[in-house]
Amino acid sequence: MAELEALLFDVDGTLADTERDGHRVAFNSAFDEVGLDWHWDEALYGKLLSVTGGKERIRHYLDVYNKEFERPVDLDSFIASLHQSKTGFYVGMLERGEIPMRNGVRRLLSEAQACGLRLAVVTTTTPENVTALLENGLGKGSEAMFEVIAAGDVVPAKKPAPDIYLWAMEQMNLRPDQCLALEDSHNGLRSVLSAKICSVVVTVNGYTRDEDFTGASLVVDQFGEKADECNKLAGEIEPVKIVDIDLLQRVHTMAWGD
Ligand code: XBP
Ligand code: MG
Repeated sequence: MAELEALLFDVDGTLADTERDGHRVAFNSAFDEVGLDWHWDEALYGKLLSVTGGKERIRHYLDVYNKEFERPVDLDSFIASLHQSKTGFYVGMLERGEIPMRNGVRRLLSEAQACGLRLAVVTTTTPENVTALLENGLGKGSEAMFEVIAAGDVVPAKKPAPDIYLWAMEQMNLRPDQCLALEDSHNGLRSVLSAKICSVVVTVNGYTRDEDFTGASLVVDQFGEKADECNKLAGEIEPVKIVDIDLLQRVHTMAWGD
C-alpha cells in the first residue's frame, strides 16, 4: 500500500453547506431577474440535486418539472446566460459572508498543510465560486494552499462520472492509492469510487444525510472540533471523535487493506 500523499476536497456540501441557502437562492434570484416565474423551493431543490452542475440542473428541471415552458430556439445560450447570472448572485452572497465554511474545515486544512500533505479541490461547481468561497471563507490568498483546483467544465462529464477525479490526479501525477477524498454526497462518492480511490470520508448534510454511502470508508456528520466532536454514522474504524490527520491516516491504511 502506498503512503497517503494528498487530500482531495469536494466543495459544495463538504467545505461549506452551500446548496439550500446558497446555490438554491442564487438560482431563484437569477430566475426573478429575467422575469421567469420559476421557483425552486427546498424540497424541489433536493430532488434537482440528483443532477450535478448548475447548467445541467436547469436543463433537467425543464425536462422533468417544467415541460410546458416554451423553450427559446437557442436553449444552450439561454441556459448559459441564466447560469452566469446565477453565479453572480452566488458570488455576491459569498462576498457578503453569508455562507460560512463547515465546522472543522479550517483546522483540518491547516493540519494537512503542517504535515506536508498535498491538497486539491475536486468539484463540479464553477471555478469562480471556488475562488470566492475560499477567499471569503478562509481568507485572502487561501486558494494557493491547493495545488490543483479541478472545477466546472474542465471535464464534460461531471460527477458521478470519475472524470474530474481522474483529471485532478493526472495534474498532480498521483495514483488513486496515494489519495484520500472527502465528499458529502452519493454522486460525489460514486465519482471517487469510479476513479478507483478507495479511501473516502463522507461528511453528510441536510440534503445528503439519507443517501446511500455504500463503499465509503467512513461517514460522519461533520469534521468536528475538539469542543464539538463529530458523530460516526457508518464505517468500521474506531474510535472516531474528530476528523484529523491521524484519523485520515488510519482510514487510508484500513481502506487499502494493510
Ligand atoms: C455541487 C454541484 C454544483 C452546485 C452548483 O458540486 O453539483 O452544481 O450545486 O454550482 P460539488 P454550479 O459537490 O461537486 O462541489 O451552478 O456552479 O454548477
Ligand atoms: Mg458535494
